[in-house]
Order: sequence, then C-alpha cells, then structure tokens
Amino acid sequence: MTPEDYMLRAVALAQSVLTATPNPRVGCVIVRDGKIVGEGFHRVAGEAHAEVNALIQAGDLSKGATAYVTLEPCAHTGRTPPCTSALISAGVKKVYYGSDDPNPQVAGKGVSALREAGIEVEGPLLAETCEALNRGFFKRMQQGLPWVRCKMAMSLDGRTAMASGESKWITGAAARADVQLMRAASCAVVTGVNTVLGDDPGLNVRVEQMNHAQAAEFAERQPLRVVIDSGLRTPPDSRIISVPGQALFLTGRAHVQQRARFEGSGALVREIPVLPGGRLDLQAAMQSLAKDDACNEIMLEAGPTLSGAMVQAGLVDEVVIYVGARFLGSDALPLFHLPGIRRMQDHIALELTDVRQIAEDCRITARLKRV
Ligand code: AOF
Ligand code: ZN
Repeated sequence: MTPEDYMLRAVALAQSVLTATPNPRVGCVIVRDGKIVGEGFHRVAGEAHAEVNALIQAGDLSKGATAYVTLEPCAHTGRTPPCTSALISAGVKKVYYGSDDPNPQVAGKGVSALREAGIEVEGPLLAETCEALNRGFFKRMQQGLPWVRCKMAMSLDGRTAMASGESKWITGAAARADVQLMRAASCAVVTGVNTVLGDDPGLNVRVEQMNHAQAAEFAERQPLRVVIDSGLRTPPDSRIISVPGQALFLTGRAHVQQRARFEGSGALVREIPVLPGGRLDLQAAMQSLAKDDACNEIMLEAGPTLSGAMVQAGLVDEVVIYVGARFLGSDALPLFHLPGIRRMQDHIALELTDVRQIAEDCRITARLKRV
C-alpha cells in the first residue's frame, strides 16, 4: 500500500457521513508496520474529530505510527480539543495530510504545531480529492459564500413546468429519491416564494426514501429551509413552515405584525438589503447564509426565475438537472429564465462533470465556468 492508498482509505472514511455541517468531513487512518491499526472519521459537529477517533482505535499502537488525515489537523480548541495535541501525546511519528485547512483558526498552525513537536509532516497529498469532500466548507472559509448546487427537473424538450405551473412529475420515483440524498447532504435548501405559492413544497428530507444508514444520520438533522420572500407573501399554513426542522425567511423590510406571525409559527425572519427595482440582493442573501447560519453547501430548488437570477448573479456553482424522457411542448415553461443573452459569445458556459441514467430518467451534473 502506498501513501496515496492510505489517504484514499481516509477519504472513504470521511464519506461515511453525507455532511458534518458546519464542520468539514474528515477521515483518518493510523498505519504501523504497513498495517492499518486505527480508523476514524468526524461524524457530527461537537463530537470527536477524525484523528481522535482513529487514535482511540489504535491505542498503544499509535506510538511510532504514521497518520493519514484528509485535512490538516486542527491546532485550536473549538467544540473539541486540538487534534495536534492528541497526535503528539499519542507518539505519532509522521503525519500525511490531504488538504490545507482554510479555517483561519487553523490554517498552517496545525502543520507547524506538529513540526515543532518533532513530527515529520507531508502534504497536501491528493489535495483535489480531499478538497472535493468539502467544497462548501472551502468556499465559505475562502470567499464567505456557500457552494450552491441548483437542482432542476426538465423534459427532453427543455421544459420545467406547464404554463399553468403544473410540474408533478417530470421525473420518476428513483430520481426523486436521489434528490432526497442531495437535500440531506446540504446545510440548507433554498427556494423562492413563487414555488411556495405554486407547489407548497415541504423541502425536508424524507427518510422513508433512504437506506437504513442514511436514514439514521438524518433522523437527527434536517437542512435549514430558506425562502427568498421579499414581501413575506408565504401563507402561515404552508408546509415549508410546518414540516419538521427550521424555516428561515429572507425578506426586504418586515413589519412587526408580519414578523410576529411568522415567528409565532416557529419560523425565523431576517431582513436582507433590497436592490433598486425591489428584488432582494441575492449576493447579500448568500453571504448571510454563510456568515449567520454557517452554511457550507446549499441546494437551490426553485423555479426558472429565481434559479436564473442566481445563475446570472454568479452565485451558482453547479447545476444538477434531471431529465424526464417526455416532451412537454412549446407552451410549457423553459428551464431557466435568463434574459438579455443575445449573442452566442455571451452564452453561459458549463463543464459537464457527470451524466448518468437513474431508472427511466437521466441526471446531468455540470459546473458553471467562471470567466
Ligand atoms: C480536524 N479533524 O475531523 C475536523 C477538523 O469546533 P470543533 O472543535 O469541531 O472544530 C471545528 C474546526 O476544526 C473546523 O472548522 C475545521 O477547521 C476543523 N475540522 N479538523 O483536525 C477533523 N472535522
Ligand atoms: Zn481536529
């Protein structure tokens, strides 16, 4: 086994959870004399970090061993004590780490603390693979914005709903179960008031559509549900408010009575700056979700208008488009509302990262190219 092989095992361990929000997903293996003697991962914020779990499993065998960690070990006391101290007192001889920790409380300090204690440190090793575990955490730490994944469903002729708004269902049950997993991996699911008024969606994670291990993880945690609702038009009996978990309304100016009505039913209301023309400043909305709610990864499940506006504001990182094998016809609504693009040279470029068939539907994943 090479150092890369051990690091890949640590990556697989990190993937034991869909998310450790607001923390990154981290995996660790401890190797002594060519044998793995300890394995660990970070399960949930507030509990032990990956290194600590792996060291506990290795016990005395950590003395003189090599540790492989997907993220630079932390040197700070947060909800838990520093991993560098745990590695040092366990007598680990060498540490390979997969990616630098962008958290300003940690960045570089973990590596130097280990080196000062006489531990040999190498990394980043398989940086791209390790960073891919935590795209949202990296983006929030580096840019103060969440990683936004925009999910849409369309017909083979590129339509997302009938002119009446009717859209149930463009894709089949397997594709819709796949969406549940994506929701579960997200810190927040964001939608617009028009979707709430039209579809009355719950936007919560439905565990009955998951396997046993995934369901166990999500019995404990629902992503925050966020509605972009500049005029607070959401009716108080909407499912988005009443299903289990927390709903948050991002709005322009909220009157005291309006706010009380939402807060009385357990929802949160937050004011966000409004742009000339009356629309919410979407950049400020995303910054607020990163800063005030520590959202790393966001799933946008909205209609063509909000999804298009998010794309045009440069706030969408990735689109996941489910394609149902049917034509909805030219009276139906197009996938994104993206006005003002007239010349080919002004097109919005994407890079396909995955295309696969899910039962009778197709799923296309693509990244927005930044110019
Ligand atoms: C590690 N190993 O498994 C994780 C790390 O509040 P705390 O104590 O949980 O600290 C959270 C921060 O620690 C988080 O922002 C990130 O910088 C780092 N996460 N570090 O050495 C781990 N999950
Ligand atoms: Zn740590």
